[in-house]
Amino acid sequence: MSTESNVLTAASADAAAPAPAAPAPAAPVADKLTKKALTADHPTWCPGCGDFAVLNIFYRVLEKLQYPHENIVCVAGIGCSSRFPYFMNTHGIHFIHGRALPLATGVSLSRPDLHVFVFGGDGDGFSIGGNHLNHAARKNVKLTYIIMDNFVYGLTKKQTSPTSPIGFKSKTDPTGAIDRPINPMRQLLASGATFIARTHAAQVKHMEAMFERAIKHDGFSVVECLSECVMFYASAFDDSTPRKGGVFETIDEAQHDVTDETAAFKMAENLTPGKFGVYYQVNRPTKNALEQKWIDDTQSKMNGMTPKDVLKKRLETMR
Ligand SMILES: Cc1ncc(C[n+]2csc(CCOP(=O)(O)OP(=O)(O)O)c2C)c(N)n1
Ligand code: SF4
Repeated sequence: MSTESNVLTAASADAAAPAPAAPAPAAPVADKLTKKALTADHPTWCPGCGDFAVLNIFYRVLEKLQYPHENIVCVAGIGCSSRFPYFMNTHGIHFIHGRALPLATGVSLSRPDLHVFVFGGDGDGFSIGGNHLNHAARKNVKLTYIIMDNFVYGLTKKQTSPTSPIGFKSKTDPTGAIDRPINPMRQLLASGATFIARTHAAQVKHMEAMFERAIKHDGFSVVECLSECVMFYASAFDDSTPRKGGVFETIDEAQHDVTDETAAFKMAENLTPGKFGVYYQVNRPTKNALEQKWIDDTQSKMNGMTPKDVLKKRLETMR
């Protein structure tokens, strides 16, 4: 097929010059989102790292959900687990340590048609990024956050993390950690997250179910996924891994009402390994929906002005 531009090129070409190469045929648009289409670089994690299973299950869940490939965005901060976007053939952003959530919030609010996923470790999420976690939760920003909790800083080679237990010996605590660890479920409940669940990287069926439920939740959903750092804290959670002799106790939702915040707080009191499953899930308007309503209401009050003009007018009143 000749386009206007290549016709012009041909007309102006030197007769002796070789004919321009035919454009490469466009790649056919894949009609199915497959693991192959989602796979980018081979992961650089240590052999045996729990994060491999998280990645594989995430591929599997996306294959099942069949979202448009171009609408998937993966965001992360810094850490071994935060290398996740490199291994996903989707839009991806590897951002500053602890700052993945504010960036992902901007993406989610400006493009509500996108499926936004955030990945990271316990250090990235609960330590340097802890403040952002609280605010994304209370605002109920529409996105899914998967925290690979290994109770240690892996990338920087074994420092105490906010989830390390008292007594854990690390490079920052050679005689044993003395600080009380944070309790992820309790912290997320107190912050106002509308979906929180726990799972384990060695329990792939359970992990798959938790990811799928979190992704389908309309609001801020978080899955804390225990993911072993075989290099710097191997067997951190043997108690929760049956193949290592532990007990993987799941939440029976016939006995636990996931909309009962007090019951969820109580369940979160169980120390490690605790229970696995959905602790809490409620529906509350997302920041995305509230912001859109505000924009629509303001626009209708302002005789159909464009959002840019509305913003300009607002800024003028603030001067
Ligand atoms: C501002 C800043 N402070 C500190 C660091 C060093 N740093 C990089 S990753 C990391 C913690 C990683 O631990 P975690 O988030 O638990 O992820 P993991 O590597 O265990 O998956 C730290 C402290 C940094 N990159 N930037
Ligand atoms: S250091 Fe730990 S967390 Fe990092 S890749 Fe290796 S096993 Fe995984």
